[in-house]
Amino acid sequence: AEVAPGAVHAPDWLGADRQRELLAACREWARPPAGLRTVRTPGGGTMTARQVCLGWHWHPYAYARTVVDGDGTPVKPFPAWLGALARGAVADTLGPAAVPAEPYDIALINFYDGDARMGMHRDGDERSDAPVVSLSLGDRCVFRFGNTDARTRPYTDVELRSGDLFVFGGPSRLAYHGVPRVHPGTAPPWLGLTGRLNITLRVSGL
Ligand code: MD3
Ligand code: FE
Repeated sequence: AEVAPGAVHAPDWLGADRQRELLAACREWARPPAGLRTVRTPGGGTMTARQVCLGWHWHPYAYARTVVDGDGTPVKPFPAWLGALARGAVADTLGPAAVPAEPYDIALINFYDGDARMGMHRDGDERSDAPVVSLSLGDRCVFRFGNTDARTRPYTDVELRSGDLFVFGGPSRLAYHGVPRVHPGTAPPWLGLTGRLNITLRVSGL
């Protein structure tokens, strides 16, 4: 379903086996060094979703090759199979012509427990306009997709569930978006995950 120009939601795109594989990989990536961390914002706040990065380390509001705001270690590599997954996701939703020439080289993995949220923001730290690929695992959430001008209305609320794919390309690449709430206890029982996990795949252009 196209939620806005360039923003396509593909429910249940990942089958059960691929969800379990991706979760197992995320659990490995979450281990130290360069594992799961709490992100501190310049204003002195903390993000409620904790994060792991692959390929490039995101910290508000730039990319680095080491965990500059954490344990200082080199960021874990971005595996080739995640790049293949990202290109397949773009081809399936926006069509083969929308697959970027540059390689996907960043994964940002956000872990949400029961009361984690993500405020309305734009993703502007990549130097590429390649589509962002988002994969959800675990609890259902309300994903709020806004507009390119302000973090306020108009916006569209979409429920994201385990296995869902969302691709943000074209004019939607710079739209405001956020996660106003997660629904605890709604993960599929066969997955074995408490909470929600979101993996975004990106092109750094760096
Ligand atoms: C629209 N993550 O990592 S996924 C983020 O569920 C982020 O963790 C949320 O916002 C999450 O930056 C929302 C959907 C998403 C991700 C990246 C986008 C929507 C996007 C980039 C550009 C436009
Ligand atoms: Fe974002």
